[in-house]
Amino acid sequence: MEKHLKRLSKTLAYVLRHDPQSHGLILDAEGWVSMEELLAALHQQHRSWEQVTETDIFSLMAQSEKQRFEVKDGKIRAYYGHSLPRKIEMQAAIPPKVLYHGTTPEATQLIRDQGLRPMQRQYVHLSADRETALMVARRRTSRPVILHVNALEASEQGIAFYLGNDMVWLAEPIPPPYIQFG
Ligand code: HQG
Repeated sequence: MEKHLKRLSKTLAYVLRHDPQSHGLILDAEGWVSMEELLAALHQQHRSWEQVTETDIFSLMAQSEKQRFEVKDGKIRAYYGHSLPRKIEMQAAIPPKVLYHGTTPEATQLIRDQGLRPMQRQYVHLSADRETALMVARRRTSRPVILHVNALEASEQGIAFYLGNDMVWLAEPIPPPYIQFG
């Protein structure tokens, strides 16, 4: 991806996941903000984004290896990753039998005792396949650990799961009995 689009993607992730207020924006309950307001805020607050257009946003979405943003009816939101204090309402869904979580050997020790926790984010993030989980883990370690989560069973026992994008699922904290450490 072109360098300036990569930078734009990082700015959008920051604004839409972590700090809309920094740009005078308020997300609705499902994390949406109007594209027009977002562009106006970028134009106003960043010299380098004075000229940024909706087309740039579509280009970065098309060129990205990950689906991070959703655009619908003139609005945009982040599919996942939120850390805002007010929890974004995601769409609840029944997960597949198994989901995956890619992590580090160090975190695995703690997850054995505590289960999967959302840490700095609003939800636990899970991957639809091993390959994606491996990519997630490699952000942090050269010794990736892939955990298997018995997602359907956890969901049947009352733990809520939500749709992120096609490859990323979100969930409430997952206790150790639903996790296979391999
Ligand atoms: C770990 C990226 C200690 C957890 C990725 C992870 C993903 C625990 C870290 C998305 C723990 C949190 C999310 C416990 C979990 N004790 N550590 N009890 N429970 N952890 O970044 O899943 O590029 O919040 O294993 O690709 O790594 O930003 O979550 O290592 O899709 O679009 O605590 O972010 O996408 O880290 O990644 P994160 P994640 P983007």
